[in-house]
Amino acid sequence: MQITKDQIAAANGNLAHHDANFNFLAENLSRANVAVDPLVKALADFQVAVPSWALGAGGTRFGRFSFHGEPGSLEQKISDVGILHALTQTAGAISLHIPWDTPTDYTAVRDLAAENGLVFDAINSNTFQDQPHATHSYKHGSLANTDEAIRAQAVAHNLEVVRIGEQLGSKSLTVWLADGTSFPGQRSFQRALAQTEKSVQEIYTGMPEDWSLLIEYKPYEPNFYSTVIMDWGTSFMLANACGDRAYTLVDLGHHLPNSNIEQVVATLMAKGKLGGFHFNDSKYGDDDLTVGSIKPYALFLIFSELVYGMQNNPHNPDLAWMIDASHNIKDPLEDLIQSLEAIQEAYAKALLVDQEALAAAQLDHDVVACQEILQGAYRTDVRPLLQRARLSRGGALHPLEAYRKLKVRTGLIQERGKHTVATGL
Ligand code: AFD
Ligand code: MN
Ligand code: MN
Repeated sequence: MQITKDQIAAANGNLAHHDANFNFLAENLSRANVAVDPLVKALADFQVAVPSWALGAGGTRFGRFSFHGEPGSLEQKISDVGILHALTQTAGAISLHIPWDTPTDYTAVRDLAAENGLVFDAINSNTFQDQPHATHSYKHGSLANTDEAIRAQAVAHNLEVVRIGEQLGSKSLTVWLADGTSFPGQRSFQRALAQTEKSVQEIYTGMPEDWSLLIEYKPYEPNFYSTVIMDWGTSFMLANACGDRAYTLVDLGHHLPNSNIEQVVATLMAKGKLGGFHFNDSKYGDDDLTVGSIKPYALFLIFSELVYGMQNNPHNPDLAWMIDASHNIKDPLEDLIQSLEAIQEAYAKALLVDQEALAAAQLDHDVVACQEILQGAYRTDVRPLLQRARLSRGGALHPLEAYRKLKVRTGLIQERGKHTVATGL
């Protein structure tokens, strides 16, 4: 199913109300010497990768409630991201997970992605599940396994994922390592870390010169007492042990409650080692909920550090922006439309922070002024900027409204039937 620009224009209807809102905001911002055109361009250029595993309903260890019309193949996942991109104009990439998404026809997959205006972002390996016909099990770990043969199998899988990504145009590999323990004394922390370091170094050495390695961290789950790559510091240490093209990947759901993620972001960018982001929201754990649905101010504070870093840390690479969420209750595509809007909104508000005035207020220890500067930006209704950025690329004025007006989910069910396929996480 494809949505045409004419269908979107028809769904947009009359733009007079939008124009009035946009001009009112532009007038207000011009009084603060803020030009809107660069903001609209920055938003129009800001592209987020959609994870292939988020296009179907997710699940928990207690069950999965499917959603009709879900994609049952890589091709259908690509076309779903194409729908998101047509509506939002900010979902210009897809991130695959191997072996769930191993292509059969690479040419057809590349052509379909191009047809939908999509590129292949970071590609994800999977050594947290056993695969059919695999020689060894990962039950007791993969890259950190005590058995060298099992570590070698896990390294070989990661390099196989790189080879698949090379055929699709990806340029980075994301490693999320589930290895860890569920009981005290189960394993040696030091030996597990040393083995992990050696394994990621082998992966790094086996990657092409123009690839990056993104090392993700997580404090717990699926293991409940310890995870080998438990926090940003461990990831940072492993990235440094690999080399210049290895970085830390920050997943917003991978922090213990009340962690200061914006400080983690600032620290990694200062050291040029923040490689990418997995956006989601959470209340307690790695809940993988809709971005911005619970802590939108926290998301804004993170983006405020990201924007500062993008403007002041030239040694930090361009960031791989990606959503990493799982949808158990909402229509996955509606959830992703909300997530994309929340990311753009936080980015737009962060661009409004007067960094010079903030720096001056900090030097004066004027804490009240610091808060006013941050919250002044946060309280600005930037939606007209997002709308204009989408319209400038032929996107929807209101993507969620258009998605419903065009009855996309109904069309997908008619096309794919009510069957649903358990895919991914
Ligand atoms: C799970 C992990 C991690 C990883 C993702 C895809 O917690 O976030 O990036 O699966 O492998 O969400
Ligand atoms: Mn993640
Ligand atoms: Mn996660």
